[in-house]
Amino acid sequence: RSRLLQPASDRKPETHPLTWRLRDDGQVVDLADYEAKEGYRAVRRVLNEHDPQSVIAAMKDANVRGRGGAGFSAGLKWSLTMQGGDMPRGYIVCNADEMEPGTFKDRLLMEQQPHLLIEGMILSAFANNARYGYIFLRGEYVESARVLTQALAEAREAGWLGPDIAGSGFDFDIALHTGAGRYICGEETALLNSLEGKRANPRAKPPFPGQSGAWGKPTVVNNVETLCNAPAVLLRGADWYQGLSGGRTDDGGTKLYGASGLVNRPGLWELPIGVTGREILDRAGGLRDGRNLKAWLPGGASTGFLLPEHLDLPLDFDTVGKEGSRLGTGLLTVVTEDQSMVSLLRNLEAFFARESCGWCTPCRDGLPWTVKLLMALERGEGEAGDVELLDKLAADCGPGLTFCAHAPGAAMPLQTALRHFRHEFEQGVRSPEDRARGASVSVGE
Ligand code: L3W
Repeated sequence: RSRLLQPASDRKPETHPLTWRLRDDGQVVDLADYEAKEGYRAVRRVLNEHDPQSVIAAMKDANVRGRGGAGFSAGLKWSLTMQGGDMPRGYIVCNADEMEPGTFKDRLLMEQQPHLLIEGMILSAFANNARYGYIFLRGEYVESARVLTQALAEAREAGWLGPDIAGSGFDFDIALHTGAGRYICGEETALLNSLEGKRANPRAKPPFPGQSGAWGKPTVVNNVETLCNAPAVLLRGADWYQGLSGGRTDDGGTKLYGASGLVNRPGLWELPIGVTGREILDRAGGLRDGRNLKAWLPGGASTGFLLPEHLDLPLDFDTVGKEGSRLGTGLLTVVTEDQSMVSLLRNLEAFFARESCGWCTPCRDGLPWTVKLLMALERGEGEAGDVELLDKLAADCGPGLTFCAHAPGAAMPLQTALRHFRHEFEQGVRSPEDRARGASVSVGE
């Protein structure tokens, strides 16, 4: 199970909008529990008191930024579907294809508090004039599927989904769609193709999904955690939400941060957005067995390596972006001094190579080549020029050179590792004499 390491007694509705209802025993917050704790109150209020424009304005004012990793303004995204005036109704799609290495935050929300996501989707549907929504769920999340199926039935039975929700005249329903286990399905346009029953190749953007998404209709694609923020924004107001970050950053709200790797207590915490890496590692009980920190990824494999000197920076989207990385999912992966960057990169790039859809040449051919070079360097059998070749292959995967963000995502950890730890890669290159003797050089563990 995903582990939230804050006891219920430390979590309050005013400070922990995402997790205050969660139970310490990890059992599901069912409809009765949810309704007893302000559940669906935001929907009732919005359907009675708001119009779509005021919901969008609240999301914009709160400065809710996309929690899937890219940090695009949720309010701005919600405003795009309506730009065609009386366009045919489109769709709300929840991106629940959580497969970023080291990331397990959306699973916690879905397995333990499914109604918060359903409520967020209803609010998004109202703002975007959508009648149908889909939850595109990672196929391996079997427990999330079971919990969501039950919760959708409960919500339908109680009249929170279906025709004429809460007597408002507004109709909306949600279907659960389980994916077939490919990372690329988390890329929003590949996700839409997969949802339509097509091969999960990314589409060219523009048009963005807000203009032309599922079956060509205006479509909002939001991450699970992003949608889970909407109920509190609409219930307690944009100013309160914006204030949750406590002046650490302009971004609003809280964030599910986490840590994994060789830390004493891997897990998740709901913290004000903009806390530092040091605060997160302290909560994780520090590094195991007195190890020292060498580097860290702030939010999944497709972010860039940061160093110990970055531990006091606020972990918000813009600050991390300025350091040559990105916030990503906000779940830290820790690398200790005794771990080999070459081996780590070989592992990460093997993941990206395997998960490439194969459409664009730098990604399809460049990533397996990258893995081959890293394997040789790891064995101490690299050749002169291999490290420079890694630079070139990573540059060829840069932004704008491929259809989607998969290749740039694969390039970012490699480029930052080469920048900060180049000597480790160079150590795996053998001399012409060693090569002639068929010997490999000795590289660290
Ligand atoms: C309208 C514009 N909409 C951007 C929208 C766009 C999308 C959102 C973000 O990749 C990265 C990827 C993963 N008009 C717009 C616009 N949008 N400009 O904003 O777009 P973008 O292009 O910044 O990013 P992306 O293509 O969505 C996201 C990386 O995040 N990542 C992965 C996370 C994985 C999970 C998971 O497993 N659950 O979260 C972490 O860093 O590799 O590079 O909606 O349409 N002008």
